[in-house]
Amino acid sequence: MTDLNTKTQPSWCPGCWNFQILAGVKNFLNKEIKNEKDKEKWAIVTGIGCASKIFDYINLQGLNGLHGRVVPSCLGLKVGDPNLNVLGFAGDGDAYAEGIEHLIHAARYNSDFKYIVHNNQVFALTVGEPTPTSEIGFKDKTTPGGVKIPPMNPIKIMLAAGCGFVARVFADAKQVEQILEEAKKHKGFAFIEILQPCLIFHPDIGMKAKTYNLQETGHDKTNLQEAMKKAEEFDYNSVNDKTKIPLGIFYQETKLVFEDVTPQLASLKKQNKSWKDIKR
Ligand SMILES: Cc1ncc(C[n+]2csc(CCOP(=O)(O)OP(=O)(O)O)c2C)c(N)n1
Repeated sequence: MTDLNTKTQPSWCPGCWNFQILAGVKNFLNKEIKNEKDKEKWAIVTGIGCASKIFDYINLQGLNGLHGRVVPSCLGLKVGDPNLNVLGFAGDGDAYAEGIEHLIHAARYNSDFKYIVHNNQVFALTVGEPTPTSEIGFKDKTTPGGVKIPPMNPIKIMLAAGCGFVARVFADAKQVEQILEEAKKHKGFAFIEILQPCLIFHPDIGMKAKTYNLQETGHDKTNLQEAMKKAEEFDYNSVNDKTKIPLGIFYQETKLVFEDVTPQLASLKKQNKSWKDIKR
């Protein structure tokens, strides 16, 4: 195993579900990265927030960028080196509030990087404000009367935006590792949402117990209408006796990839080179 650990001690709360995500990501990377040279083929990008602290705990090159700007930073790395494997990580505030416009275009551009959203339904690092996926009635100091606006459904948004790989898992190391393996095999942009309750500011509202795996039910992941129907099963709002939360791959379709339709990048890809290898 290549050492992917860093000297930084995680400052997540003890027992935080982010530790499961970190373990899943490292287990996945340990299979991909066999030596120091392999490390150069990978980069990680994060925004700002508890989720984004993952940048400090994985010994890989990359960019710890701005809140809401993970997608353009990933795209920038792909433009610089289309052969680089890029993983982007963001919280739901980062991805669905500050960064939502980038996410829509990421689906359309279909650049070959993978985007992982840790959805705890709250702005955790800034101590508990509601995000676009907080449920109606969610209260904090900034919203003492409770949230009145219904949450957005990011799975439906990504399906409608034309994303070629739309998946959701729970913050379980094995689930994270397995979905990253599937995403790696997919050529193009992959959107992976991880349901990751926050122990302090948004504990599990009973979601985990309501989850089931789409791939165990014969779901046809090539059927967009079916994917939409499955996405509608959970509205990120209330969890009651009838709630079912589908996990796994909702939809997958191979589409034209940004790096392949951009001649200069396609040429670099073919030569297995980055811009720094080109003499000017
Ligand atoms: C443009 C910008 N707006 C707001 C902030 C303040 N800010 C830093 S972290 C954070 C919360 C992050 O929440 P989320 O992205 O959901 O990640 P989490 O901490 O929940 O993992 C906010 C609002 C910022 N740094 N930059």
